[in-house]
Amino acid sequence: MTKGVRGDNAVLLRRLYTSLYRIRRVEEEIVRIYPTDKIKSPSHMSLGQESVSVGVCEALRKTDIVFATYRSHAAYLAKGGDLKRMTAELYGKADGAARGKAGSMHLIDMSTGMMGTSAIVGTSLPLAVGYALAERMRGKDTVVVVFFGDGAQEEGVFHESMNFAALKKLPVLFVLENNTYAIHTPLGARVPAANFRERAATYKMPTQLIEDGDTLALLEATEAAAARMRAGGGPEFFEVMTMRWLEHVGPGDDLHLNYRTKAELDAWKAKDQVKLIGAMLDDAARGQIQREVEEEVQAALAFAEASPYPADHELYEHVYHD
Ligand SMILES: Cc1ncc(C[n+]2csc(CCOP(=O)(O)OP(=O)(O)O)c2C)c(N)n1
Ligand SMILES: [Mg+2]
Repeated sequence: MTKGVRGDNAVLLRRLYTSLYRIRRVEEEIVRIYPTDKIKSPSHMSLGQESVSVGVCEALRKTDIVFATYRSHAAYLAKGGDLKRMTAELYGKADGAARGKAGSMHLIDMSTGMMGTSAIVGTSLPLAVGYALAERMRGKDTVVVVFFGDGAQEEGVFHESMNFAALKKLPVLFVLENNTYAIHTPLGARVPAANFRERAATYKMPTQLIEDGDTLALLEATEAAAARMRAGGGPEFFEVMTMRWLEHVGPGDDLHLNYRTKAELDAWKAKDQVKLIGAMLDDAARGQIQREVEEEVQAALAFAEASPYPADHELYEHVYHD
């Protein structure tokens, strides 16, 4: 844990732990329920990676904008996305964030600046850049964050997006969630050199490496970057080292596939940010947060259960923009 950044600020720590623990518990429940087939959507878990979204989003304003990937639950919840509408969406129900049509991979809550997630690798990058340009043209000082995986840097649009954002000095924070795997393929089998920050630097944007998904380091780095971007400083690039604990998609472990080792995974679990931040609180504060989160999570699941499925005619609605 770096620097103990405002580590004595109990209010901040409670906020961070609430956000981290809430995402953790929601996903643990998704993992538990998934095999019953009540959850209709393929779901990519963020378990182990929660801190990337939380550290960044806690430094943002509600009016700031986030785009993310199909591994979307953490970013959606960290940015303030409605939990009940998320659970209902995963259940394919009419009260879902996209009325049950989109599922886990396409979560959206425009009321809180969660502008959408996408199943197609790399596609959130140009959307974020375009949105930042639009906000600039509207005269706003909105910061736009785009989360993407290490697989997205293999898409050409990664470079196009960074180039255009840098050229126009757009306030886009590029956040690479580097868990070192794209499905089952490690970085070493995909790139001659995993020099992502060097690539970003060729577009003349400042870059930072955040090790261990460090929540507090991310919070501090994002606050500083957001201030620079609002002042017209142009895009910035974070590479955050992290690790997903479960299989690429779905609720299971995948060690039997042998593309990564138990030792590697155990090393990441030993530096779990949810536990680390929780340990900075006293037992009473941590216990209270856990009880409140539990109540909220169970209420959200009950909401999803009780919500009706969409009516048949909805199949043809909201398909095209009228
Ligand atoms: C353009 C495109 N190519 C391939 C896929 C299939 N695909 C889905 S996820 C994925 C791996 C992406 O890995 P990464 O960007 O590192 O994200 P992570 O799953 O590790 O969070 C691939 C290749 C896709 N969805 N879109
Ligand atoms: Mg990856």
